[in-house]
Amino acid sequence: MKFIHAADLHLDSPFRGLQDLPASLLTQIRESTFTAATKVFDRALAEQVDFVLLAGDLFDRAEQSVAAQAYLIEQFDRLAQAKIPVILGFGNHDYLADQHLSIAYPDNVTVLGPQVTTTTLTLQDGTTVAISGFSYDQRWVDRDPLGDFPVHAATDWHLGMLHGAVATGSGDHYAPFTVAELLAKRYDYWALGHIHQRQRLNENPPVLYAGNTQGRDRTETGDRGAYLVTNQDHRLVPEFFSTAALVWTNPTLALTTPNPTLAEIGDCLTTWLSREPAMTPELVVPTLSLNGALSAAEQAQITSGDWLALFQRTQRRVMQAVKRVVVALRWDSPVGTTAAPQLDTRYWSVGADQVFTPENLQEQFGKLAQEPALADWFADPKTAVTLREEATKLLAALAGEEDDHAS
Ligand SMILES: [Mn+2]
Repeated sequence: MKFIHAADLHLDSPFRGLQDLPASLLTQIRESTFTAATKVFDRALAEQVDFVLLAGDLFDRAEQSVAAQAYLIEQFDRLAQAKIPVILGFGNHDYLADQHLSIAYPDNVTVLGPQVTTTTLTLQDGTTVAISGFSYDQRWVDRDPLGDFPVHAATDWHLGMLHGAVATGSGDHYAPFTVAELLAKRYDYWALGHIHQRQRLNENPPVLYAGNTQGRDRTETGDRGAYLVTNQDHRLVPEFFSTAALVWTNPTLALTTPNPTLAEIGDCLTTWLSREPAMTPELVVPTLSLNGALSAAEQAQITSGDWLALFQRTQRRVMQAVKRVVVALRWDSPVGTTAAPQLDTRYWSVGADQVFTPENLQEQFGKLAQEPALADWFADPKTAVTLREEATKLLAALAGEEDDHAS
């Protein structure tokens, strides 16, 4: 037996806040979740696996994009032609909503319902496999679902699929469970989803988060992928394979020269970038540690983004050659202060009048405002007032923080 365990494809993630990059690179970034997912399905076909498990968050949003739906149906068709079944459960990002029900996935696809169900497959060599799991039918599943999972069936193998997080004892919204509960089911493998950093919660039987297939922001660094799992002497052995189309990297670069100039910072960045080319194209968000401060004029160039734009333009050839691009700069301490908070307060009350209305809040918070636990609170006219007060406090706190840094 051989299968693939993937999770958290997050198709059509928007990658906000990167609009200053060259158009071709932006396209590559925006397509990266699709490129990564394609590597999962390519591998399934190349290996002629017996089936594919997708453990939730296939789509980035509950209101899936048409592009993401069309893409997935096309990929499932490829697998259908190769007679490869797909078992999928939806997670907290793409929980079962009306639109899922109207989608006609090909016949090789089994969508797990909101209750724990068990699907049994009989492989070509007669091996029988039971697969148990469920889909989220709302954003949060607060209840531990393990009581609903059956114990190991009378099949050769029994696999569990679960999109969730280990229980912490309070505020658990993602199908909270304990590893002991999983092990008590005596399954041969647990295919987990939800946590984007791949990790192993148990060795034998394997209890694994596959992690996401493509990092979505600077906090999701390093390689991403899925597991190819094979039966080796009656044990299921997972082997990680890489799928990331782009890898996020966050180096810390320290400049020891006292009071460095932007030219020196540029040299430092270029040296770091110009190492041997990256295997997978890298989106670099360096944190710069300076010994001293930049001049006021240079600080302004940093704050406006002008300097980074210029650096990207002059270093484009280097960046293309080594497959690394600096997409943003961060600092281990503030590069300087600006008059922004003072300026902002002039526009604050005008903007707040437009933003903090019950109608706008309903629109901004969308589905969240319709959550049973929150709906009454959002409908209350006092909520807009409360939120405005809280936001004003936050603004004041931020301005205070800026002042602190200036001293
Ligand atoms: Mn996810």
